[in-house]
Amino acid sequence: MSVIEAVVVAVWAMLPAYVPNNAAVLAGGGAPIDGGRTWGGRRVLGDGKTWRGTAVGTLVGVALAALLNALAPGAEDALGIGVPTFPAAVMVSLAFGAMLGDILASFLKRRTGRERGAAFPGVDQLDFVIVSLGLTAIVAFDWFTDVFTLPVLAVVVVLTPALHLLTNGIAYALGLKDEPW
Ligand code: CTP
Ligand code: K
Ligand code: MG
Repeated sequence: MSVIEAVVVAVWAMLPAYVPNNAAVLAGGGAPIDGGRTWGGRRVLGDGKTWRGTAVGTLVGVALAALLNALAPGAEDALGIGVPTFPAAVMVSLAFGAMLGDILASFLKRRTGRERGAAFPGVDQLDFVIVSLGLTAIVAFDWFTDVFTLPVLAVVVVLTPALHLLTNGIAYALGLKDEPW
């Protein structure tokens, strides 16, 4: 597999996991998941993790996976590169896994004394990748190993922090997000 192929497959396969967090930023607001509860004097998750953001983020990720499935044949013809299609379970595991990873990261941030919006370098950039891919490996192991070969995984690990910083930087510059991470 060439580097170009690995990049195309990695970006295609990860788009349903990349987009939910950005959709949640646009949709956020309303009741926090933790209902305001605290643990050890700190919020369990904080006001930055809401039911609405989580639901909309997940739905947008699933819808994007369905759209990519529809576009796959045309993309293969245009690019000359085979791109994956997403079974239903994988649509959900990528999209919801991304939201869950971000939620677990906020849980860890609060336990380590970081206030809402504080940066947690490394965790901020890879939380959603680890949980979305982990959940996908659990629900569809054969699909996971077919698509996420070692070169593709290597591209994901290198490219994701860069893409994450770029999209969050854009959201910050547009005034949609309070911090650029
Ligand atoms: N958001 C949401 N629900 C989620 C994730 C995000 O509503 N499950 C929205 C919130 O409005 C949040 C914004 O997206 O403030 C930015 O997300 P993020 O940077 O993950 O949250 P922070 O507010 O920085 O909080 P934390 O420190 O817990 O990450
Ligand atoms: K985050
Ligand atoms: Mg933040």
